[in-house]
Amino acid sequence: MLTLHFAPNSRAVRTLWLLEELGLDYELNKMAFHPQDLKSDDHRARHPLGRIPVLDDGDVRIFESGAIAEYLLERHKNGGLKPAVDSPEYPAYLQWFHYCEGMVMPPVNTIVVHTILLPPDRQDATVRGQAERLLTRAWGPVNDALEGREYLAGDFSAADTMLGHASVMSQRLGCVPAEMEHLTAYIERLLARPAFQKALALE
Ligand SMILES: N[C@@H](CCC(=O)N[C@@H](CS)C(=O)NCC(=O)O)C(=O)O
Repeated sequence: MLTLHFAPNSRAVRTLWLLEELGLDYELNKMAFHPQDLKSDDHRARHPLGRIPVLDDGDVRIFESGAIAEYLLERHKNGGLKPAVDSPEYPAYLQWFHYCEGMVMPPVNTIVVHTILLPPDRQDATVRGQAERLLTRAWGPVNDALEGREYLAGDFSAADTMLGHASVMSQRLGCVPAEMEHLTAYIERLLARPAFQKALALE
């Protein structure tokens, strides 16, 4: 049995979304996005830094949302959500899958730290402003790539659960300008997917 260790408003939503898209059975260990749960001894035993998502699959325990996605596709792929290695879409799949944690999430983290996590007297508006500009710039190439395309790499794929979820988070943070029309339409398309709606309903 698969068990997803989860908290709302976090990267764990992208894992939940992928599980739903794949139609896999799973149990959810829903925690609060709060140190009381995430930094508890129980959860630190699952992830040394007390982070989410973490997936258990029988004797296997794995963390890092991208690694979990690859693991689910390879071991439980249920017919796809990834272009074939020799398909023309495969390089774009890899690129956008990794662009998520590599380019987009670092400024998202900084913004969240300087708006929500730190007490107001320790928040730095300059640092936050720099991160907001960096994040908005990071979406430019994605907006361009989505011109004339429904999804990032051909059919809907796990790259969309990774970067698509990050695009929704970024829009909530005000870093997806309406002028990025291809990206804005893409976000609306993703939000209409029943599997994503189910994952977001747990937020
Ligand atoms: N690169 C990791 C990042 C994991 C991560 O930082 N998760 C955040 C939630 S979005 C977390 O657990 N934060 C709790 C904390 O920082 O205490 C991944 O993709 O899984």
